[in-house]
Amino acid sequence: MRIEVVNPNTSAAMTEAIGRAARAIAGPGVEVLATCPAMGPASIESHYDEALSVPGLLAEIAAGRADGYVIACFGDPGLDAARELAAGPVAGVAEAAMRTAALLGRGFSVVTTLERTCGRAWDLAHRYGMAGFCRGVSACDVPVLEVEEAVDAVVAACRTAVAADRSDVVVLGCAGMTAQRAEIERRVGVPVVDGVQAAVLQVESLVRMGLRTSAAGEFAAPPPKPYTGVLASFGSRGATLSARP
Ligand code: 2AL
Repeated sequence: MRIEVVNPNTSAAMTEAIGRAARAIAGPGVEVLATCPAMGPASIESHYDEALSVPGLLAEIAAGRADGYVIACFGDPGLDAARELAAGPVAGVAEAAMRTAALLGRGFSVVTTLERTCGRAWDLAHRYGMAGFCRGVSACDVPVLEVEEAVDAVVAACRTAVAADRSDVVVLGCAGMTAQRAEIERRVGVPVVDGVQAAVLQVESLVRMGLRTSAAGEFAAPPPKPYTGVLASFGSRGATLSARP
């Protein structure tokens, strides 16, 4: 089985860290391909960044290199579109982390990067039916590309969040925090969920069970049509790629 973990930002260093975390958790016989798009933002920390990360991300998924896919950014950019496009299952790290955290305690706190990303995390908690488990979303105020080196700030934000939210689980709100999960958990003293590893194992289990996104309704392959301008090559992808029952 091959799982492609797509980092939707174009940072090579972050993609490597995500790949290491994914390979460390994947089961025997699972090959992990860690990729990032050829075009797009260096990091995703605004709605603008997120919107413009999606074409490059979808181009990676459209290459059809794997049995299942992980979108390794906490905004879960392009998740619905990726599910329409991919022949195999697709997991976003926010959805995977929140669903995993809900199995581990009474309520979780999301700790993200910049304050401006908190609204998106709340939107996703509502969207996934997880708002009843989400006790709070807060920021450590460190930009995405600096967060791996800022473990003290993340730990401090997690401690404050657990106390203020009266939560008993932490969800890491950025894929760039993946390498620090164990240290953060040890220092904060509650279960800490990293969405990259949670999503890899969810996709692995779906592929192993022979399950993939339903094509019976909303997530059917998108109807082919002409696209123009810089998006011209995206036009007929839906029909050619998504061979799902
Ligand atoms: C992220 C993330 O996971 N990757 C990225 O570029 N931005 N999330 C975030 N909350 O800033």
